Amino acid sequence: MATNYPEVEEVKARALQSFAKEFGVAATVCVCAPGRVNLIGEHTDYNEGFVLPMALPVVTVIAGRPNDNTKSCKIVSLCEAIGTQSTAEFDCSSRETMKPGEPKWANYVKGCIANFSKPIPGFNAVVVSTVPVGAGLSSSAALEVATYTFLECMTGETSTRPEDKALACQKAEHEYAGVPCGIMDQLISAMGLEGHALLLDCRDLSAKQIPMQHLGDKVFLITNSNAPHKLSSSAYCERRDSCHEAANLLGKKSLREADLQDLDVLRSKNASEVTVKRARHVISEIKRALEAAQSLENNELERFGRLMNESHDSLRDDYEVSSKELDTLVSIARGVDGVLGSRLTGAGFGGCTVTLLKRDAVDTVIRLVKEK
Ligand code: NG1
Repeated sequence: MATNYPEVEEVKARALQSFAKEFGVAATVCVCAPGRVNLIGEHTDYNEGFVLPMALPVVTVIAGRPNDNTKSCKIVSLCEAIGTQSTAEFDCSSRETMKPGEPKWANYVKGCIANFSKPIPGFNAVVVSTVPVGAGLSSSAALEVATYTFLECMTGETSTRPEDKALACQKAEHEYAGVPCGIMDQLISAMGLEGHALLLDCRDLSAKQIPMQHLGDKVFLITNSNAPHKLSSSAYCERRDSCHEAANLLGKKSLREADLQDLDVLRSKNASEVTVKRARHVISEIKRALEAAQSLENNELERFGRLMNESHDSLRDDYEVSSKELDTLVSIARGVDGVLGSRLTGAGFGGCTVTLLKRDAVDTVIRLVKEK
């Protein structure tokens, strides 16, 4: 299906062209899935909380067709974001023949094939992506959802609910990339709509599209620190474990069910101050995400900006996932007239910031970031 974004259509055209050049025939399937920016609700997805991401017109496109061989796949990745070309060839007939290995990007593809609802024929494909890798904009989920959609189109199996598709892709990431991520990235990549943010309840996977046409003279600016975030690093897992420990101590299924008074209960149960801080971030961030969604719906953008600022401060001080680069970008942005709020986005430890600001303040922020 065509999008309203010429830059996306251009990536599709390039993928189709590259496929024809590489394989000497025309592709019969061409699909795309978006990267995303999370506006607020950080490190809440694996605590069954709320998140408020928005899909972006940076995308992963897969063009391809079944081949004559029932078992083998040949996939060429032209990842412009990191400027490399690489090819993966493997037998796709069973999990045994699709063990994770090199190249690493192909593990996401293998994981999706392994978790697809039915066996698939061998195929050839080209992958082109404009989602920056390691920037916290969900390049991995875009590849997973694009792969799953490609398999659906190739097999005619298009009845999967977006929630189930997202769960299959998340499982692929857990099993094949070893990243114990939450469900946000795959859900927004599967459900994102142009011109909308998506309020997701990560407990029951229900979703509400929030139109953003009323932003008027305000825009979201994404700034890449270019310091790659290292997700499989132990820091993400440690945070996740602390949250589960806090929920266990409280006798609750997840921190979604906790409130700020529970922090005293945690102290009375001898939880470490670090665990209390982690829980404070998650409990307050879940509330902020809900409040932010409401303020976006009501066009209360000053309030939305304040919540973004509070979110960053909590991620920096209580969750301790910010970095010097991210704090610097946020403080430069916040110092500019016309900026309503600025925060790190994604897991942290590098990656991007997102800023809500008046359109006419964008140039000043970009100039100051370059200068400083
Ligand atoms: P990023 O860093 O944007 O890929 C990660 C997790 C999300 C979520 C956020 C923090 C992966 C692939 N995704 O996102 O599920 O937990 O951190 O809100 O690990």
